[in-house]
Amino acid sequence: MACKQIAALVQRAPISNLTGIQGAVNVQGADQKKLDVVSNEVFSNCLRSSGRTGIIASEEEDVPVAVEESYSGNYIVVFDPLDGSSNINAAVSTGSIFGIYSPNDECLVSDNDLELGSSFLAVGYCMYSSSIIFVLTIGNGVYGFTLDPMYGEFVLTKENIKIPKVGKIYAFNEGNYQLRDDKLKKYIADLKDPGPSGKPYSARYIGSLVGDFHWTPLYGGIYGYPRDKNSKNRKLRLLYECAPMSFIVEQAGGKGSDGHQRILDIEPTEIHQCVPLYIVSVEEVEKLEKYLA
Ligand code: P6P
Repeated sequence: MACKQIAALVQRAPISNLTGIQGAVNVQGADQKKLDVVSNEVFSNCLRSSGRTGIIASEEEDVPVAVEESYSGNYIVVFDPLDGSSNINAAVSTGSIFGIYSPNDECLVSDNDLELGSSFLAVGYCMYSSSIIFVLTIGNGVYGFTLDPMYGEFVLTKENIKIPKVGKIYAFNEGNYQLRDDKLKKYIADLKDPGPSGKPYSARYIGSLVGDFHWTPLYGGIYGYPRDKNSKNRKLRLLYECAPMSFIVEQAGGKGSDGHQRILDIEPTEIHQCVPLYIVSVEEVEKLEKYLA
């Protein structure tokens, strides 16, 4: 429901004057876009009205928000309501990412309260692109749905997605190359080496996690957001970006790592903490881990 509403808002953004910034900054210090705020409201309201949600932790909220008593359930839902929103003005793919954690007594999301890998009940993302694609796992495989604009309903279009073990596509922001450590520079340089096959890896990058990620389960390859000299644990958030995407990838036979350990083995220490992310084809991620060892 929320993703359908956000899809409509994104597609009409230039018409309804919903491009551009809201004028506030979020807890990460990033300019909140108008659609960030609206999408956050849409997601939060849909979750509240479900009557099953106890706590929501959103990229757009400084701290976790308890759903008021009359509506509350006890599931914990983390989400990034509109990831990549800086691309809205250019009509480039954006997405919503969510993860539903199993209920617990206090229903709190606090230090060491979650073991990421064992608690997820359901994870999904919705990509707002040339098609509106909803990808979901409830812990037994990964399924893709496409929004049919004729009927306003999502229809199953990809059953039991399986990630290729290898792939010749990589998605890294090459602009940060000089900020990276030598081991990573060597890894990226070797991807560009045509080698005996005469064919180097192909680079793909649009600066929107869901859009940069979505092709990889289909074609195989690696998406990376490394740490760099400007920031130890640059940019992507563990709880509502890296962990949900890693859960999906593992369900489809892939791997999510911070370069040294499984993302889902990392115990969260705070809601908006960032970690490096290297994800998708097992053999590509393991090759990178060897470079970084
Ligand atoms: P950079 C969008 O703001 C985002 O959080 C992710 O969607 C995306 O992968 C990343 O930032 C892009 O960051 O530094 O490459 O522009």
